[in-house]
Amino acid sequence: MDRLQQTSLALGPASGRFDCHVVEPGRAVPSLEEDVREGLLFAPRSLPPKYFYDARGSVLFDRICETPEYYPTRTEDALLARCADAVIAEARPDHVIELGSGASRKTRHLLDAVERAGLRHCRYWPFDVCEPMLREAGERLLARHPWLRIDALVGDYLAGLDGLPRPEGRRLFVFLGSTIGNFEPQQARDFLAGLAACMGGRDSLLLGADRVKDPSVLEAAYNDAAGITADFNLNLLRVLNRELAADFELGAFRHRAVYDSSLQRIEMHLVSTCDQVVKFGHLGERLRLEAEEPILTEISRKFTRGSLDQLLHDAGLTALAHHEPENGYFSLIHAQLSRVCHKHPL
Ligand code: AVJ
Repeated sequence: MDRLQQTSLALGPASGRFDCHVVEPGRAVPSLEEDVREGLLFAPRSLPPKYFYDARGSVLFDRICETPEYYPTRTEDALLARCADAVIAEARPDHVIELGSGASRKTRHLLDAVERAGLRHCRYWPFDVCEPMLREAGERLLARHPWLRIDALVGDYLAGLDGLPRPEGRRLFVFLGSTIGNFEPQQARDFLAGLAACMGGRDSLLLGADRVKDPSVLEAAYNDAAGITADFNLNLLRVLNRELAADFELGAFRHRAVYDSSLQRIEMHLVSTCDQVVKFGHLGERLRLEAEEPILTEISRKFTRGSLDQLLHDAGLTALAHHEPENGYFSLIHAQLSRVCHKHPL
């Protein structure tokens, strides 16, 4: 049996409605080895948060979302359920393009709204690094929406958006989960400006962002009582042990997450509990850590309505609508280009 046949059999009734495209990176992406040499071997030590998400880390992240303390996911989900019709009525999309779509769990609210609005020609373009996840999520959505066509995009959206297809018609870009908060301010502006550069005058962006709130609520969300966030953070050391033949002792580190109110961000660290030396078999390097020395593993910035407007403005975008729950815990912003560019004809 050839590969094509296997694929259509696996997809069953969804056959013909799902395509997968590889998006080539627009710039070089540093390897884990380069990130370790750059960020970890010299103080102040840090690593990019993307390495959390191996198979185990992705399961742990899903479990974080189920903890009573971690409010962002369920808050955004409920908010999206409420405002999806308004967003779709405004955007009237022919294409929904989602960056970092993961399991596309929250997106179903948008596609339900697309269906209610009678826009059944609308295509969904989920963009993620993980192809098996794209296929699994795709099958679920195709079963839910018999009219839907999915063009899955496999690649790293941080490596540039130049490789994105530009289908004809109105495009609604979607960037949820407050992932924008994991970027430093300059990186966040550059990323959104890059997205704006992909947009025409009839396109729009739906952006999810977590908000500044009582620090005790924020700190609890990153220090859940069941210790799942701690496991998620420590799992990064397992990734390093496996990928670079390192010999981190997970028991010699502790999880720490604190809110810095002047920078308006949660900082997540792994703190060395003793003087120790860690070897990297594959790098021929040693990492000497003192007791209480921290490794910054993630920042998670929190926004105000004002700081979000500023961020959008700096990227050349303007809010059409700002959706938030009554407690102001989270924002979904529907934005368009600030100056509609007439190079893209209507
Ligand atoms: C969903 C990636 C934005 O920063 O809140 C959850 C990741 N880290 N708990 C966040 C995360 C620790 C999360 N993001």
